[in-house]
Amino acid sequence: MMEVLVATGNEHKLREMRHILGSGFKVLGYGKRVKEDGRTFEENAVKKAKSIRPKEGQIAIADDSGLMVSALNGKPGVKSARFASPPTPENLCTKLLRKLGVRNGGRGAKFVCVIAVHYPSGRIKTVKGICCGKIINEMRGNKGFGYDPVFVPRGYRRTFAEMRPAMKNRLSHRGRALRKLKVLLGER
Ligand code: ITT
Repeated sequence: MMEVLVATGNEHKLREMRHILGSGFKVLGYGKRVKEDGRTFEENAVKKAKSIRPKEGQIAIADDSGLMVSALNGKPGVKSARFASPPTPENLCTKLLRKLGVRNGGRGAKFVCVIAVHYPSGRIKTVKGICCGKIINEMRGNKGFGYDPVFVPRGYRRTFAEMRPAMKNRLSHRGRALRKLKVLLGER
């Protein structure tokens, strides 16, 4: 079975990755020791994935993700994790709702996830997943993490935080990116 070493300090991401990748992969969390000073999701994902050196039969991956809100010109974007501190859903969502105000229109947003893969050969590849939706004007639900309580994917009524994990993973930026990764790895 292929071992997937993940450079992350985020337990929620790790849980979603295990669920999405499924039983064909052994997903191992490795922690994160690099500074995310890149200007793009790609730069940061590559930097994190390079921090782990995979052996034969292994790959190292890293997820760099975030929420881009149209009315805020794409913010918080690559700074999503640092938008409020400590970065609890309560703090992140409250700050976002405050910045957005009570406008009715202009609440469009998208979640972006870039996964970088580092092969034993030293080669690096990236895949990207996007989930479009909107920011509602209150927090709803207690599942998931980060901005899940205020994000409703397009075509749905529930927030990510109100959905069962299987449903979120089917629609999410991370689910989309990881399913592309599986194709890249020759699964399915
Ligand atoms: P790493 O150790 O993997 O870097 P991190 O939490 O610091 O973990 P990022 O730098 O990629 O990760 O920042 C992503 C932030 O974007 C994350 O902390 C959340 O605030 C937000 N985010 C990303 N995916 C999300 C999701 O599926 N649901 C809610 N919020 C999400």
